[in-house]
Amino acid sequence: MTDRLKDELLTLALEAARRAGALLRDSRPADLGVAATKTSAIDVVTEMDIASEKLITGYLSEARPDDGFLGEEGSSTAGSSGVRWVIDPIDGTVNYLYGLPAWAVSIAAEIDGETAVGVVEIPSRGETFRAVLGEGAYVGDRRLEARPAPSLEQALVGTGFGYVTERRAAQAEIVRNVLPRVRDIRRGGSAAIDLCDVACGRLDGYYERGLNPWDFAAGELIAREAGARTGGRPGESLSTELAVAASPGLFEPLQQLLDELGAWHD
Ligand code: LIP
Repeated sequence: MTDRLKDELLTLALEAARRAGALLRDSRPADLGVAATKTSAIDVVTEMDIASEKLITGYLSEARPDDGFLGEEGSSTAGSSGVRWVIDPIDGTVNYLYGLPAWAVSIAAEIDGETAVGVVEIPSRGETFRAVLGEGAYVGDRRLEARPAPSLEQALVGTGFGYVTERRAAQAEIVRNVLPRVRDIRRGGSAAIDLCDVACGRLDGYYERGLNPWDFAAGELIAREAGARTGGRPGESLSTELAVAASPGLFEPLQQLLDELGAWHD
């Protein structure tokens, strides 16, 4: 994994995210509606999700035609270069559909299966989060450090919910038990932004069950490179089963509480 390759991938990811963010910000139709649904009637896709993913994959494949892709809206090619792009063209699609500001473009690059570069572009905030494996995390030119860990009782914790009724009922029961144990809960609607907020100290911790790789690939690297800990159940990596991210001193008590509550299953 050469520094030169990581630099190239970061430069491409930043420009692709910038272009997609500008398209989404400046060309959002006033009458934006639902173009399709996926796992349920509330799991929606808009024409802008599709347009954003097309812009990103087109730009990246022109620059690096042998790379692979995994995109939320269907881009899926193995590639032959050892590099795979993991793309969420709009993370926070429901927020974008409703005209709420908490949405982002999330682009990660894996080299031989390991996430090496992550970019999260948040146009409504004018913020670009980025990280390269082993080289720290930044928002703009400011290096990021996760907030010093509070006690669990003093922690501001983000979370999110899936789109399928049975899972949402199970998640409601988990958050019912977490809420009295922490300072407060925030449900922003974008995992990528939530992970960046842990990285920059706007959240002390975050957890969610049921995320897809495109939701967390870039944000997890940014959080880790900012000094936060990430994972799933104790001893396991962050995954669709369970995503947990927090300042180092808070991570284990939060992870332990979630494991005791069974946050890793429906
Ligand atoms: C979203 C996630 C968020 C979750 C939402 C949704 P999408 O991704 O980023 O954390 O709570 O339900 O899954 O669908 O907007 O790309």
